[in-house]
Amino acid sequence: MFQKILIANRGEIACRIMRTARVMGIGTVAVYSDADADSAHVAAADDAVRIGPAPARESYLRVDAILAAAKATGAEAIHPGYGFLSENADFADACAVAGIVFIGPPADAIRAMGLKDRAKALMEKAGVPVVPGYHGADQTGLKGKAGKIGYPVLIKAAAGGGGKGMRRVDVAEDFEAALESAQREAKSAFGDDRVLIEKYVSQPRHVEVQVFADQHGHVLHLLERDCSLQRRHQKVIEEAPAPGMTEAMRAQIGAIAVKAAQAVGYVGAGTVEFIADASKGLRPDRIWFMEMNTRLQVEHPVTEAVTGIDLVEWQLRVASGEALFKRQNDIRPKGHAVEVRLYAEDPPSGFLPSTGTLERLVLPDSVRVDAGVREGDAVTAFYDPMIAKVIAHDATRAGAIAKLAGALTKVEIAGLRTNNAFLVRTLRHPDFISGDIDTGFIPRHIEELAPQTPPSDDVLAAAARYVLGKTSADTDADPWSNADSFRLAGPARQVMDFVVDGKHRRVAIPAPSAKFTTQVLRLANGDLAAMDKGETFVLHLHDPLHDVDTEGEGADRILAPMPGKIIQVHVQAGQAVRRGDPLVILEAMKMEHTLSAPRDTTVETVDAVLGDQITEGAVLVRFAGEAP
Ligand code: MV4
Repeated sequence: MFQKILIANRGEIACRIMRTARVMGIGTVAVYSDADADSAHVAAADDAVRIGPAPARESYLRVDAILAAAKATGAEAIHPGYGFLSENADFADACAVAGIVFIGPPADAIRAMGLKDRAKALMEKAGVPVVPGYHGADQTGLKGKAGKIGYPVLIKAAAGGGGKGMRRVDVAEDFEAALESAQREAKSAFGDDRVLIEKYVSQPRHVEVQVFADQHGHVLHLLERDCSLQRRHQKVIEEAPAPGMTEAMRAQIGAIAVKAAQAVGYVGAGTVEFIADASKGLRPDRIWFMEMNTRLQVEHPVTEAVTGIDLVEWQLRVASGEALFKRQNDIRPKGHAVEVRLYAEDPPSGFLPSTGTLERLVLPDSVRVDAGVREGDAVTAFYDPMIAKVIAHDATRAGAIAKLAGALTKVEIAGLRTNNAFLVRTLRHPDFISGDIDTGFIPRHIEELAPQTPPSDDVLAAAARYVLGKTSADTDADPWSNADSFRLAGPARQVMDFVVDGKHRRVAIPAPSAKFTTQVLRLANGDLAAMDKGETFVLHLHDPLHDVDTEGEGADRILAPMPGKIIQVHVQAGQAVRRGDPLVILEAMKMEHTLSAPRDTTVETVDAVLGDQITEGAVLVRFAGEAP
């Protein structure tokens, strides 16, 4: 066995590989970019080497720097994790040339599976069922071939992945245009415009089989996973076993996956991806080979949970020459496991990535959590926005789902937006619970899964209590300060105003004795993060003390007191207003300023336009009649 390995990756997977290495008594070397100098994976390693600036092509993709780091630290082997160099055959070759073991498959196996058309042809020859279609070298007369396959068809980039260069065509008349655009996209993304054409599978499920091979010719499969819950080709929820999988069908696709691995002389951990037509449930004659991923996958923990096998331990053993000691019959699923990917992104805004500092990060302790960040760490735009994987295992699928959803309601994250509430809603969706899943699940239910939810009054009350709790007058036991709103210096506040997602919210201030389960935190920018059952609301305190004096009672118009942005307009032309009524809210210098009516009067014109950026002195509202 190796004495020391280098992990050519970052984040959760680097931490996860090091965890097993440590248990096995193997030393670890991290590599890091400047952006990761203080990161979790560097802290977890025995040794760490800087390999370049933040952009991946100048650090985590630099073969020379990584090999030099391995040489300098005496690492005998390199684990590439997933992504980055993990499926780069040239890197595997370069490791061999440098006399370092690549913890992964032979370079030729990576190459054989790298091109979809070649992989499909190879699999077909090995007797593996592939999706009906055309995957030949001749790229002429493709329209005729599509006609023979029968519409609808799917055009795919031969060099592709992640849905790039993929076009569905429903009728022959649309074929040429779709082909041209697929070729153009493929050329620009992969430098290769070859395509293949497949019969379009209308209600696909993504089922994949974990395989493992040693250097002595033994190949096993470690059961299947279902990864159908995806959004834009990004997996969101994965599970093992696949809902609806029978023993017979498992044996069938397992044998196919083993055959696929054998056909390319595979060694190590790999995944054979299948596409299943789920329109009539999982059926043995409705599942086809799609591609093979020649790396350890993000979702490997669900397989670990149901097989009891540490896949990284097996990778290290196989790479160091040990033989697999288990037999296929010994590998049976124990219970059910479900994994979610917790991302720094904002579902209500169309899943825009969210960057920032994790000012709070509390992850559940009742289930497995694979994280690569700690509280205080930053999530930047340089790398994948995954914060953590959370994995639950239970005797039944329903049990695992309930456990996972429950665990996620304990998550507290502030400082950036996450998909946590979206994950909880997805796990609790009746169609997910019943196993009624396919790759269209998320788009089909997106309105229910990613709504713009306002915080409840209770959440706001908890935040108000938190704010006042920070002032001594409200926390002491002095009856003058808390029995009612009486104050020697005037009435105490009875309400507090917030701005939440651009909307004004007023809440009655609860008694100091009121108890809340909502956790509240003041963020570095002065906003509040209210964390409630796994969901985080960002509340902007609307402080009336910062409201602007609107030039005395006699004014016949309201002018912008400073440059800023109109974020709310409360009145219309012709509307009667009372003194003090809010007219317009201006955001300037990161604060909100309410411009209110100077007297009882009628609005003549509203010149302020919602969303406009305005200059100081701009007329916002004019009042009717003569100023008194
Ligand atoms: C398909 C398909 C339907 N029919 N092939 C998407 C990414 C690529 N790896 C394969 N993909 C698909 N191939 C045929 N013949 C539908 C998809 C597909 C998909 C597949 C797996 C998981 C999620 C998906 C989401 C959209 C489309």
